[in-house]
Amino acid sequence: MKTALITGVTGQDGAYLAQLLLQNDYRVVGGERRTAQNSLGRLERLGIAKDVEVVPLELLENENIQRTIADVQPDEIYNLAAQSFVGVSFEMPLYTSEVTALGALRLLEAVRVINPKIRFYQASSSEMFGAVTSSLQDEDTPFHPRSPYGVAKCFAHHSSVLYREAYDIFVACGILFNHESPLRGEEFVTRKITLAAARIAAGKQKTLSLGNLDARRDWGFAGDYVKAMWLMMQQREPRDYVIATGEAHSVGDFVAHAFRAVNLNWQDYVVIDPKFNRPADVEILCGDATKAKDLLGWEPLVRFEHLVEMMVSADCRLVEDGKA
Ligand code: NAP
Ligand code: F7E
Repeated sequence: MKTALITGVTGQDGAYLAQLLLQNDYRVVGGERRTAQNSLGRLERLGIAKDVEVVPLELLENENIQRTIADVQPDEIYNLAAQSFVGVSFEMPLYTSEVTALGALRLLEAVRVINPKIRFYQASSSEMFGAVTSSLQDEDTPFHPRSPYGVAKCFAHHSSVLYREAYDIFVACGILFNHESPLRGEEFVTRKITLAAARIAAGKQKTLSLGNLDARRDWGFAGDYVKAMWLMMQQREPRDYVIATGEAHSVGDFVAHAFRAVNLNWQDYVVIDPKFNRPADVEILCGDATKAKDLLGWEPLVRFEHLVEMMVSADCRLVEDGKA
């Protein structure tokens, strides 16, 4: 039986990845940082909270990281923990770098010192591409990040590649484009929209305030994307892969589709509020996942329309049950 340690197990991807690894008969150990609330809500929603061994793991605390890896003795580490909200990274650039950039380096150092045979997955991001000049981005596209978060992810990505090349550690970076689900954090634009559509349809909310409706993203389903993470870690050679659907839609398209799913006209409810604009935004991202298809046999199963409808209907159920 293999043991996997997932940092950020309480997040969206952590929950889906834990579920996938349990289905593949792994012992799954999940890192949870200390908070005042129960943070296992997503694992509970998937019905796997009892099957994951939860350990305290804080990416700001080197000794804790070293001790945890030495105790757990994982075969594979999936580093999913991050301050992952781009908007907040402009308010907290130093904190974001401490967690998202240096946190990854602390883990890599721990692997190098404790056991360089541990395989390591780094959650890299399409946000690293930033101000793109080509219509599709792949593994050879240069990085030009447009947020402190994107800069921090570039540092973590380059550090991961360095540890692979310098120390011969099996390190795979997944450069994942935006991926969403009913478990997505409520501050990200897709979930903010689907939750609002469900609440407005039920008469529990009047309007939805948004920023830049013209930004375009390549949105896929998180359940499909964690499969790609696992596949990368099962290969003979460690490599980096872009994971994307190859289709871009605007925030406006997402809103229109979500409101259509509850039979409402979005123009009657959406208010533009400049407070949601960022000092610098990424206008368009669209990924070319040909390498993942060719080498991993990976392809996304859920397309844009299905994703929006899945999220809206899950939020309608939460509203009906009085949970949102
Ligand atoms: P998420 O839902 O925001 O989850 C982030 C996780 O990191 C949470 O478990 C969070 O814990 C944990 N965390 C935050 N600060 C920490 C710290 N100081 N020490 C330990 N844990 C900490 O993010 P996600 O959407 O699942 O994404 C997973 C990873 O993929 C992240 O690294 C993200 O940057 C990256 N990524 C995401 C996307 C996407 O579209 N979803 C695309 C590309 C890359 P709490 O629950 O306590 O907050
Ligand atoms: O914004 C625009 C916003 O916050 C998408 C993270 O998972 O994916 C995610 O980062 C777009 C941006 O995601 C609102 O300006 C308009 O252009 O949902 P988001 P993101 O910034 O793309 C990448 C790949 C990651 O790695 C990150 O961890 O939507 N937008 N109005 C808005 N965005 C938000 N959040 N809220 C609004 O009201």
